[in-house]
Amino acid sequence: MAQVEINFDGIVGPSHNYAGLSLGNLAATAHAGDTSHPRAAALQGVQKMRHNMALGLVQGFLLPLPRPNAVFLDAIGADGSEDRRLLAAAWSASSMWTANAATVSPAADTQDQRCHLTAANLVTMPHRSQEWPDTLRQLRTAFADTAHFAVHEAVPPCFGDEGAANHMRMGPGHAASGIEIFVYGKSGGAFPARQHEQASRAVARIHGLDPARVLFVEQNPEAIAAGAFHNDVVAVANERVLFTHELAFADPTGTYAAIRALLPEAEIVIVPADAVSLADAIKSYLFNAQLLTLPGGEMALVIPLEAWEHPRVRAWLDGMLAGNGPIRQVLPVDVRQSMANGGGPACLRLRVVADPATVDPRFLLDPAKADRIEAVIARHWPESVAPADLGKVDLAKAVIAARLALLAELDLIELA
Ligand code: SUG
Repeated sequence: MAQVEINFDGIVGPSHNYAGLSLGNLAATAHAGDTSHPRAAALQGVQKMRHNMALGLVQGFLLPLPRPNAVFLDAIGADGSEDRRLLAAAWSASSMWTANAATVSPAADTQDQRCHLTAANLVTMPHRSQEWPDTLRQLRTAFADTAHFAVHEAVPPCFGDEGAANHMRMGPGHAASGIEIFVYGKSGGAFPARQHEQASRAVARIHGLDPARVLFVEQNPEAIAAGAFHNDVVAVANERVLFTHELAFADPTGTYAAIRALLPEAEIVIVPADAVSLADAIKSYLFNAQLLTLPGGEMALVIPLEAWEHPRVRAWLDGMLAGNGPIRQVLPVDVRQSMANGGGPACLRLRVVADPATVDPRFLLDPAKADRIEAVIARHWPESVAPADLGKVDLAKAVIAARLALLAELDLIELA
């Protein structure tokens, strides 16, 4: 088969909870202390994958990481006297947001014509900084074919790297050579800038990208201050289309001009702040959408229900659909459990352009496998988790057993 875009969604782990660990992520901090519903969360995620598969797209998945993380608890000398937030960090199911698992450069963009993936160090948030060694192991299993893939360790932790959430790729088609746009932040406001410029530059070098086809763009500090902790909360790109909020970038005019200089056919769909404010964009997660090319060539935007139900966002979308822009369909999905932690449809997936035959088939989904995954979730995932439950021995046993049951079902016990 030819090279296609494969979306690898993170299966929501059995310890999914609302601990409010991510400063600057307004949804996560607003829901701190709520009771979560891991079973419903994971089933919503599988339903989203089914939805996209039914569009005729190739779908993959990544597995939850080991939680509670004994390696992390050991490393901080946990003895019960540690801060509750550190305990919650060890229980976090945050690896579900696979847009932060790695940065991916398709083979068509790289010097050695292999697809390069660099695991993201996620150092800005303690609960996320523990993900990358296990993520790396999983990526090296899924993309073990070294004739087609190179999977790199994270860049040094002095440079914060959040992976694909701060990276966009544009081009005439997924399989063709494209341009890669790395979006970094500068700290200064109340919230941290998670993506550092030097991390982006290091990843671009490691992937062997042509410097003439790479852009490094600063995120608008105002967007970070408004809660856009990742660029994918205010912009998303697919092939020749960039769908962006007017206030996403520090220098929007310069950014659009630089894109057009490298890709003359670029179509930039800009949502003005007087139609959808930054606050509305961040609350609704309009831009945390999957902008997908359907098998017929048309583009569809898979948005969270929250965006569809937001009156001003809906009005803008209705106007867009009535016009003749490049995005021809808007498809709402229910990922409310993830959304309450600041993770929309785009956060839940890692895009990899590859020939599916070169990927370990255990990580690729089909409807029958989705049935099997759902059955394991229905049987083993906790119905609810309250913040006070974190640390309880019985829940720890249940969470560990649930993950192992899924690994066994998928013949991936080697990741245990
Ligand atoms: O890193 N939420 C994640 C959401 C990640 C969204 N990803 C993208 N935008 N691509 C984060 O802030 C909340 C967990 C908690 O607070 O317990 C959390 O980690």
